[in-house]
Amino acid sequence: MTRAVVIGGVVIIGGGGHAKVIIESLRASGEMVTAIIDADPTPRAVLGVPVVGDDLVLPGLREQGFSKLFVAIGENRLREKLGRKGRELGFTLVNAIHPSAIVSPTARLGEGIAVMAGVAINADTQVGDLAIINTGAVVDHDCQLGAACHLGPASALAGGVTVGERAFLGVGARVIPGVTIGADAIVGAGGVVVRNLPDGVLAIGVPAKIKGDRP
Ligand code: JB2
Repeated sequence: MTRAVVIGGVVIIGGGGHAKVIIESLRASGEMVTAIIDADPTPRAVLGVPVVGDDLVLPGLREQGFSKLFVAIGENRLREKLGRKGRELGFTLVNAIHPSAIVSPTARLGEGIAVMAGVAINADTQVGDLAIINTGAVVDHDCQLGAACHLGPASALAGGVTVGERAFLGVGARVIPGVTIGADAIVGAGGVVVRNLPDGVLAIGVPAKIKGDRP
């Protein structure tokens, strides 16, 4: 009789700073992290997890029976692209939710999301696939967070804020109620957004002013 081999543990794409935080978050929630895939395939370990190759080894890992994947890359567009690739190969994108995060039972989370230590996500908020809600960020009720956006550490959204796909809020940025931040927009560290921002702009300061297109 042939027995199905189920290989547990999460494979991580990316072996840099973000991966370190994700590895510890997954471990804190009881997950095993098995292997890292990095653009630099030099054999090494990151927090004890071996780097086993670059993206070319992903199909082979899937064939071996690995099924859980987390894309631990901070750059929003690249994370989105690699998440798509992982899904096409048949991986499931797992969430990394630190046990100290408080996530409302009425919040709706997609897949491949990072919710770091000390985060609060309140009622009826929706979080798109591959979003990063970084350490200590606060997301109040009825927010809509687009796929692959990134709320930086200690950033804060009041109620009813919309954040577009791949938008990035720097550390400590804040947004007043009901504001919409466009797709691919960037809000600089500490910026306070009091008006809607269109897609693809860079806004900085208090109150945040548009400085032009994002780099
Ligand atoms: O296409 C890729 C690829 N491109 C870069 N495939 C794979 N598998 N790996 C890739 N990488 C790898 O991602 C690089 O070789 C490098 O090891 C890693 C990126 O590491 P880094 O520390 O530069 O960035 P990060 O994405 O881990 O962290 C950023 O985003 C976080 C949210 C930093 O800005 C952090 O400070 C931030 N907290």
